Amino acid sequence: MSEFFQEAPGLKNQYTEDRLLQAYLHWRIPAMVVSNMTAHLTHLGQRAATDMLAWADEAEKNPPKHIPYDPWGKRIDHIETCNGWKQLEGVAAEEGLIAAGYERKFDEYSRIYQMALLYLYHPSSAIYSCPLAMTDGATRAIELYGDDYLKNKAYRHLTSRDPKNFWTSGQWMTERTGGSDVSGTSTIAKKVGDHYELHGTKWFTSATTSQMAMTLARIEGADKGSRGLSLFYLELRNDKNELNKIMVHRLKDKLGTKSLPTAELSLQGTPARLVGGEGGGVKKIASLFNITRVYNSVCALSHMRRGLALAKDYSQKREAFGRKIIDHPLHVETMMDLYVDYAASFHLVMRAVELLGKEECGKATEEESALLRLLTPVIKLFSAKKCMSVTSEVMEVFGGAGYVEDTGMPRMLRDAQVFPIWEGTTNVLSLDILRAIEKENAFKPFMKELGHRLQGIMKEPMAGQQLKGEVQAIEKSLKDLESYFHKIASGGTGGLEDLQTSARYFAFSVGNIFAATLMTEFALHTKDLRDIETARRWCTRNTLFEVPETSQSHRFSNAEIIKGL
Ligand code: MFK
Repeated sequence: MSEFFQEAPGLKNQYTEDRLLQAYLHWRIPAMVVSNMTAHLTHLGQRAATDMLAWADEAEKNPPKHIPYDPWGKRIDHIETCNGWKQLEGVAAEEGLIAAGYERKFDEYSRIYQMALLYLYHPSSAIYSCPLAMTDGATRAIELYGDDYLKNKAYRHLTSRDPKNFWTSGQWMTERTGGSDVSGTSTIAKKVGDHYELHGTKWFTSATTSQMAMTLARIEGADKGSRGLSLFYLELRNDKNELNKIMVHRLKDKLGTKSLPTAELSLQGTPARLVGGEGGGVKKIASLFNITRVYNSVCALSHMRRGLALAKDYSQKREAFGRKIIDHPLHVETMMDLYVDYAASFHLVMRAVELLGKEECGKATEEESALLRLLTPVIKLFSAKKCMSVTSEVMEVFGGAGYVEDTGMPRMLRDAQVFPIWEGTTNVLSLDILRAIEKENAFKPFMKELGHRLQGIMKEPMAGQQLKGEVQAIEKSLKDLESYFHKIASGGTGGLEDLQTSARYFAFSVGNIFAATLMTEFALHTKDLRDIETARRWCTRNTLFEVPETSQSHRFSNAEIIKGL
C-alpha cells in the first residue's frame, strides 16, 4: 500500500511569473525605461521566492520580545528582534526600496518602479513593509517640510542603500483618545531652549525599533482641536544608545502582523524638533499618511497576488474526484472571480501610483494632483476590502489544510485584516473622499479623466465589436454617479447627511467605475483575450454604481433598528 502525501504549493520567480505586472509596465512606461528596470525586478522577484522567504519564516516564528529590565534591574526597554527580521531590513536597504522613490532615476516613472519593487518585496517580508511605509512617508514629509538639519541627517539615512546607514521611521499618531480622530491628542510639547520636550502616551507605535519617528503634539498654550497640533521629529536613542526618555509599556498582542513590533509607550520629556513650523500638524502629517496609504494599497494588491499564486500552483498539484482541481470548472470559475477583483484593484492602485510619480517630479497638472488626492483614499479602502475577501476565499482553496497554522494560510488571513484598519478605516477614508471633493474640487478632474478615457476607448474598433455592452455599462454608471453627485451637491436631498450616509457606496462606486475603465483600456491595448474576458467580467458581474436611495426617514428607521438590536 502506498501512502499519499500532498505536494506543497510552491513559488517561482515572482516577477517573471506575473503576467499582469509585466504587461502593465509595458503599457504605461516607454520600452527603453522598462528594459532598464527589468533586471532588478527579475532579481527581486527571485529573492522573494528564495532567501527572503526563509527570513520571513524565521521572523514569523520568532516574534519580537520586550525586555523591560537588564539583569541588574535597570530599565532598558529593549525590543529584541530576530535575525530574519534584521535581514529583511537589509534587503530593503540594499534593494533601494525607499531610495528608488527619491533618487528618481526614472523621472516620473520612478514611483511605478519603486512600487513594483514593494509589490515583489511585501508578501515575502513578514510585514517589514510597514516600517518601510512609514519611512517613505517620513522622507516625503521631510522633503516637503524639513529644515536643513533634517534634510542633511534624517533624509540621508532614510534614503540610504547601505544597510549600516539605513534608518527606518515610525509614525506615532494614535493615542488612547483616538486612532481616527486625532484632535484629542494629549501629548504636550514644552519649549526648552532651542528645542522641545514631549510628554504624553502613544497607544500604538508601529516598528518601535526604528531610529526616528514623526509624531503629533500640542505646544503648551496652543489651541484645542486638531489645528492646534504640530508635527515633530524625534530620535529614539541618544548618543549612548539609550532610549531618549521613552518608556515602552508593552508590545501589543495583535491578531496578525506578529513579527512587527508595535508598542504602547510614553514620552517622558523626549527631545524633539518641530517640523514645518507651529500648528497645522494634521495637514503636515497627511503628507506622510497619504504615502502610507499608497503603500497599504500596493501591499494589499501583492498580498492578493501571493494568495492567487499559491492557489494556482496548488490547483495544478492537488487532485480531487479523479482530476486536478484546476480542471474542475467550478474551481476555475471561483478563481476567476478572485483574479478579477485583484486585477481591478491592480489597475486602480497603479493609476494613483502614476499620478504620485508625476506630482513628485513636478509634472502633474493641478487637476492631476486633485485627482491623486481623491484616489488615495479610494485605492486604500478598495484594495483593502478586496484583499480580505480574496484572501479568505484563497484559504478555502486549500480546504482544511488552509485552516492549519503551519501552512501559512491563517497568517495570511490575519495579516490581511489589518489592511482595512490601519492608516484609516473604510469609513474614515470614505469621509476623506468627501473632504477631497470639498477642498480640492476633486470630482471634476475625476469626471474629466474618465470622459477622456471613454472617448479613447470608443475610438478603438475592437471596443465596438467585443466590449460594446461593457462600455455602455461604464457610461451608464458614470452618468448615474454624476447625477447622484450633482443632486446632492445642489442640496437637492438631505445634503451633507445623505452624502455621509452614502459615502462608502459612493467610494466603491468611484473605484468600480474607474477600475472598469482602466481594465477596458488595458484589454484594448493588449488585445489579449484573457484581459478582454477579465474586463468583461468586472463590468458585467458587478453593479458599478452602487449608491442606494437614502433619505432622512431611512436614516431614522435604520438608527432605530440598530439601537434596538
Ligand atoms: C503594509 C504597509 C501599510 C502601512 C503601515 C503603516 C502603519 C502605521 C500604523 C498607524 O500609524 S495607523 C494610524 C493611522 N491614522 C490615521 O490614518 C488617521 C485616520 N484619521 C484621519 O485620517 C482623519 O480623517 C483625520 C485625522 C485626518 C481627521 O483630522 P481632522 O483634523 O479632524 O481633519 P480636518 O480638520 O478636516 O483637516 C485638517 C487639515 O488637514 C485640513 O487642511 P486645512 O488645515 O488646510 O483646512 C485638511 O484638508 C487636511 N487633511 C486632512 N486629511 C488629509 C488632509 N490633507 C491631505 N490629505 C489628507 N488625507
